[in-house]
Amino acid sequence: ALTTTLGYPCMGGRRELKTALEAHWRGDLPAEGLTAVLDEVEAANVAAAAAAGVSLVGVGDATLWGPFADTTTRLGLEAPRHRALPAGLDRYFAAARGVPGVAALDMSKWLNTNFHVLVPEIGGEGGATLPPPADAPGWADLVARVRTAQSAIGASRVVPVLLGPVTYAAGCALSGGVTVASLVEAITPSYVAALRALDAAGVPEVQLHEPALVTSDGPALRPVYEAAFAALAKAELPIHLVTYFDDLGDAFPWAVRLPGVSAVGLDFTRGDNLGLLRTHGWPAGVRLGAGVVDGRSVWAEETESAALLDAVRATAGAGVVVCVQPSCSLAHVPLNLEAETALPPAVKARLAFAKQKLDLLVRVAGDAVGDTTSAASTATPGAAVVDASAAITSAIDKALFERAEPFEERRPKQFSVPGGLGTMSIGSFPQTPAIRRLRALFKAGKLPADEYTAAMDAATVECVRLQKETIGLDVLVHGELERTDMVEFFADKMNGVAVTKAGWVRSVGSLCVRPPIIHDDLSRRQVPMTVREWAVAQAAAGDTPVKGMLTGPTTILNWSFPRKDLSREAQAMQLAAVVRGEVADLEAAGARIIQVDEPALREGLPLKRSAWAADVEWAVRAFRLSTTVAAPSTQIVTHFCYSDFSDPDVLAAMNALDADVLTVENTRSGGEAFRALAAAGYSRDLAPGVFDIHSEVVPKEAEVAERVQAFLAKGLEPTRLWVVPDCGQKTASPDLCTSSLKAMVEAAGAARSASKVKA
Ligand code: THG
Ligand code: ZN
Repeated sequence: ALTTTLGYPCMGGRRELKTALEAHWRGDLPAEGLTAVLDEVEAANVAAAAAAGVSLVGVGDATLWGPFADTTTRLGLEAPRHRALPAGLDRYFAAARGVPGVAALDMSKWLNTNFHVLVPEIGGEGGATLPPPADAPGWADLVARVRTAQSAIGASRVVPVLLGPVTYAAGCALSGGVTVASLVEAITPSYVAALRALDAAGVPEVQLHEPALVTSDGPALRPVYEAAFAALAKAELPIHLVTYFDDLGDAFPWAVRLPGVSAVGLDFTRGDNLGLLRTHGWPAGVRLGAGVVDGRSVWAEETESAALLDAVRATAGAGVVVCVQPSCSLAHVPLNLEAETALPPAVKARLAFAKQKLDLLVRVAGDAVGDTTSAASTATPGAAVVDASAAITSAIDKALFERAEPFEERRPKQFSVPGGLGTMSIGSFPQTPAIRRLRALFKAGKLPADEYTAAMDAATVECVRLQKETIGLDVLVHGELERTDMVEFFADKMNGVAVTKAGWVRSVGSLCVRPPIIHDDLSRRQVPMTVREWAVAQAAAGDTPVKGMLTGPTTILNWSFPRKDLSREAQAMQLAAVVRGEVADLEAAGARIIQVDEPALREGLPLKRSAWAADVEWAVRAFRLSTTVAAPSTQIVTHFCYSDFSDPDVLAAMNALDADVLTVENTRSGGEAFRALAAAGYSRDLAPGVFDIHSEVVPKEAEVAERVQAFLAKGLEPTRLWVVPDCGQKTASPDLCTSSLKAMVEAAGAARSASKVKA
């Protein structure tokens, strides 16, 4: 059967693109050198797909920052502050990363993934004006890349990948009366021109990625989609409308019948597109893109994919042409399993990364050739999932989800700063080149363990002294110098989860993560995991408390590749048991304050809002199971950042966590978190961030003081208010980190004296 790909990892096998991007930003690699690396990576990707035997190879998804950055450039829709800079990569990266005096665009997670995309600003004061400028660069760069691929594998196999106009518009920050409909109308002519140019270049079809169709907003976008595709149809180039990460829901009946669309790609590994197909049938003459190879999982599920394909064929009926494809771009999984030499063989045997998924795709399609008569298999993937929720809830004693005393009773027994307005950091301190070098040497076996430990301990003690003596914080941390990533670090110390050597997945710009792979029941392998470093820090801190620092169960789950034979809830509960053990051990060692971070609690929620409540409910239960072991006198802190707090389900969850102190990113989002929490009547200690840790500028003491006064003016008691940065400072420079925290401590001190005088 026909096969197609929808995108592929683009960092390169040795993360060449990361190296090139960072060299370019340092001024060590000119623009041509950087784009040459991107071209090389794409050429290798095209060659890999062609060699695997993929019929229609998606081309053009390789990107220097992401699809929203690329599309904005092509359309000429940069915000005026970025357009003021010279066209080309300087302007492109100014929008993505900012330059001194010119703020970057905001970022948001690409749907429910850990990949960050830009949020273009359209309309209003600072946004791009419509219509787009006539001299916009257009799509010539994409056409050129398509031509290169055509000369490598033949024109009939090259299919350009474009972010669709409606999903683009739905991902923009709109103001000044601009709506998704008006923006789509304004950019459709450019898309029509793109389709004509690609048609002239000889492509058989074009992919328009429109995952906005599967979100809660999908059904209401019907008129926008219908108008846009009526216009796009005039280009007369066959369109493959691609959707993923969930089913089409109520949009199914009309979304599969949009004008100009000759193929519709559906994700059959998430949601219930199969049920929708059964209910609504399939339009004649439209090819069905059967996304049966899961692009979000690292498991080699050949049997499951084949069974799913059989079910799709049987449900669609014999007359429907089916194209076999990954459920989404393969960019969300690591590149190549062959690079992993240290994975347990039994685990490795069950895995497939992007390169292996290409072969799997072609095999699944091959097996199914001519097999259209086979009866619908009842073995749909997901059937094997043990839905353990009921069992788990009844098996775990209800008391395990409750602190021994309610907040009002336990809070006076916990640490507090006289007069309130206590100061602390979020946890991580700058990972200097010296620290990174030590870790690299140790990992490479070039530094003995005892020497490494001694050096890290010395650095930790120095970090504590800095916080206590130079900065003067009320609560200290050990600095997390020994940790690479807040999820990988814990995964590396657990049973039932494997970490990779080179399983990089792009997260932000040039930054990548290696998501751990959960393959079995979870427990601590190293018991305890964090107490030694905490104790080193506490010994150096004397009487000043040092926070124990842990990552919460839902964040570990969301930033890992989960098992598919057990519900996510059940895996979260296993992780909660792990974290609970660590909380108990930290407390037993003398920690009086323990922080359990959950920054990914929000992002893992389903794309359809109606499905949020159930997931939020178990995420809250997992957090409570992690933390309720703490004695009433132990203060539980939690931290959230860069999430949308406006949703009532999420706000309710913040309260339901029953933490003693909630720290939230607040400055970068313009005070949004504080407003929402105050409005929702959040009733425990609150620590809204007072400066943006991504800023290259030291915050002014007066600015910080003003923010503290604004919180107090809302009627918050000083004793309930903490003064903290927006987030951890792992990626800040040491000088900036120290100066910023100093300004924060001085401002808090001044506010404390002022509020005492008033009282
Ligand atoms: N860990 C994980 N996911 C995350 C974050 C994290 N997602 C959201 C948020 N933080 C921002 N994302 C990143 C991702 C990677 C890095 C920083 C923020 C980073 N990566 C190093 C790099 O690519 O050079 C590699 C780190 C390492 O050595 O392991 O710094 O914190 N899972
Ligand atoms: Zn944070």
